[in-house]
Amino acid sequence: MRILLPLAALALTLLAAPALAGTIEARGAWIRTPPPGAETAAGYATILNRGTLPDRLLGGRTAVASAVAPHQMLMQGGVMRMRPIAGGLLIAARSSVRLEPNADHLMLFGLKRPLRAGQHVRIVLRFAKAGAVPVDFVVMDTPPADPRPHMHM
Ligand SMILES: [Cu+2]
Repeated sequence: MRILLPLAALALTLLAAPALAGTIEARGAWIRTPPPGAETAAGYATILNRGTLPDRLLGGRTAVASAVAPHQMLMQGGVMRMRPIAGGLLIAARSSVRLEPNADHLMLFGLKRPLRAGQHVRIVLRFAKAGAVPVDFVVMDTPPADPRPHMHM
């Protein structure tokens, strides 16, 4: 029995590994259909952090754009402008952040091909702690009906 105990502990560790890797989850991910010829597009999603530590969304990569970065909106001289979020987008422990139009969003730069409504675009999001998280974004003309998450923790 003394030999079996460490093996049991190892088995538990192996079982726990996938759960640890899944602390970050994106729901209702979509990209607004960019106008023809556009070089940029904006992506939105609700990002859940089930972990006990805060994390940061640093950026991402995708085949359809040359760069992906989290952006924020701010008023400047009465005009809404957007700019990169320094240090990445914070997602507090056991919390969620909603990326949506006229608020924080994911900016796609240097579109390599036109995006049309109904297409699926894979973006591998990059987090400071969770690392690479692949997310399926759907190209849509209008926001999805209700992407609000129901969190069970
Ligand atoms: Cu932007």
